[in-house]
Amino acid sequence: MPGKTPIYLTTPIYYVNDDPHIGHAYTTLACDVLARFKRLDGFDVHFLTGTDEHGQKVDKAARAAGVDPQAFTDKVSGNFRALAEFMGCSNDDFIRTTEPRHIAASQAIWRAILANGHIYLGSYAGWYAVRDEAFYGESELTQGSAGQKIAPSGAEVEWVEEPSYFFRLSAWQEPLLTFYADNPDFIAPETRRNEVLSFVRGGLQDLSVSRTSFAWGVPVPDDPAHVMYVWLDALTNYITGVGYPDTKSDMFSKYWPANLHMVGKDILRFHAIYWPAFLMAAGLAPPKRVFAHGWWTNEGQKISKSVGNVISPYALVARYGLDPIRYFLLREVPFGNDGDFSHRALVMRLNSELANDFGNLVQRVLSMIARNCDAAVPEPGPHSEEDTQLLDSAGKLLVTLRRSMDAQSFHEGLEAIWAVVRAANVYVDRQAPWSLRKTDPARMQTVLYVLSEAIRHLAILTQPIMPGSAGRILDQLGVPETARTFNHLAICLEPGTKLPNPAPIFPRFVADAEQAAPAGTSGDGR
Ligand code: ME8
Repeated sequence: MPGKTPIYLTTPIYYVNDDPHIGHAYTTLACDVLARFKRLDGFDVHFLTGTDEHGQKVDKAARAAGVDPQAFTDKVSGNFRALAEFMGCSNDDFIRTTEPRHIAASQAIWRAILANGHIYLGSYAGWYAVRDEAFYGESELTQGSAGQKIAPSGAEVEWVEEPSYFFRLSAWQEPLLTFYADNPDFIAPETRRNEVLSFVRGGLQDLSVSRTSFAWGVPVPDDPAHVMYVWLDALTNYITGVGYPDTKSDMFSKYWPANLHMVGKDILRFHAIYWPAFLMAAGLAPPKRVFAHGWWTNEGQKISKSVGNVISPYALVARYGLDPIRYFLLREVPFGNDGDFSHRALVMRLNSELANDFGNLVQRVLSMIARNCDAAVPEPGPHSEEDTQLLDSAGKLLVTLRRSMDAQSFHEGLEAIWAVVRAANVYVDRQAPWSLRKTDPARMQTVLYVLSEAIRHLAILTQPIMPGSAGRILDQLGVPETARTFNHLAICLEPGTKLPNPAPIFPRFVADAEQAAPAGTSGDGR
């Protein structure tokens, strides 16, 4: 039987001009959930994240800190690496654009594009926003309150005039439109795809792809007075990560083209227009899909250092725990939409969905088993229709989740899981195993077995989102670590297996925004 096709997932590589915040954690987390889901589903996954370390923005930040750019990027890149680890991300590699492997790859793609006749030397005179590392046309700009020119992103632009190499982007308008038409899933969500399409239909200008007014970048091959435009260098990280320029390598043939570049909506244009054009010009295949997720605001305000409302993932996790934060970020907002972060919404969701719905279910069932079934997996008798219904709905979840994950619709996947959590709670109330204990102990054993099986499914399937908590539930059900993949969903619990003492999984929090803190743990302990 042929194996499943390998999967390659990437996050943006983050600028090292600043400390990482919740927005960066969000994108990497979304990719991590997909990577974990696919691995549990038997796929060979390569998951890449990293840092974007060249360009004027980073150069300026290093100068402002009074350090040379290399020392500066070493330090800040370390902070991003530490954040991915802290958020429990399972990336297989962490790329830095200052690494020799990446400089070699960037120069190689430059040479390939040049050799194919898509780069020429000219001079650039126009507007540039250092914050976005992007060129803008006069017609895109508006006037700021102090008379300064402002890009659509809100960044200030400055006038740049210098010799520059250009990429013949104008020639790629038609090939790009054909590519989008042939690959309707290339850009998601749909509204973003339409934005890109209308932008490209409006016509494309050739793109300046080198700079001469500063030196912090990858030198242009054979013309070191120029450094490569930071976006050409940065986008190339996705192929550096799988061994480019060695296109014959196992790594490259296995993982390229990437299945998914996960990005924020702010950088879709670079990924959906420039990147496939660069790749096609170099004779390489474009990635299969780019998903642009929405933007988080904080209690209604844009998150920015100058406003002073940056949300630190460290502070959040210290207050609420890692898995609750992972859950909240992917559950709160339909993935793709913008979302507003608020402690109130967070506390409500953690209390109602984690502590009350899921935590209470697990705690009730496991403590009844501990007390009434000799702390061992109960022995089931014949199944009633309601037993079969609950088990079937848990059994069907994987198919639903595969669809949601392939569409990057995390909230939908979680809704489907929680529909089963709620059905299991309704089942407990209707079957009332605490009453059966006296009237029909054999039936009580069946009910508790059915519930344990439902919980086992729920825990196996929530591992991608909440690896630690789901793992602890599986520990408490006596499921060995080697029996937790989606293949093992079909292998039922063995009656009589001794179980450890149950312990609560999800804490409850008080609702006051300022004082949100654990207020006890889930479970009525019946
Ligand atoms: O753009 N809400 O790096 P960057 C949601 N180096 N996501 C957010 C966010 C927010 N408030 N703030 C940031 C760059 N992000 C380039 C990328 S890729 C070849 C080069 C996330 O440090 C989101 O994923 O500015 C966004 O696209 C990314 O961080 C921008 O990170």
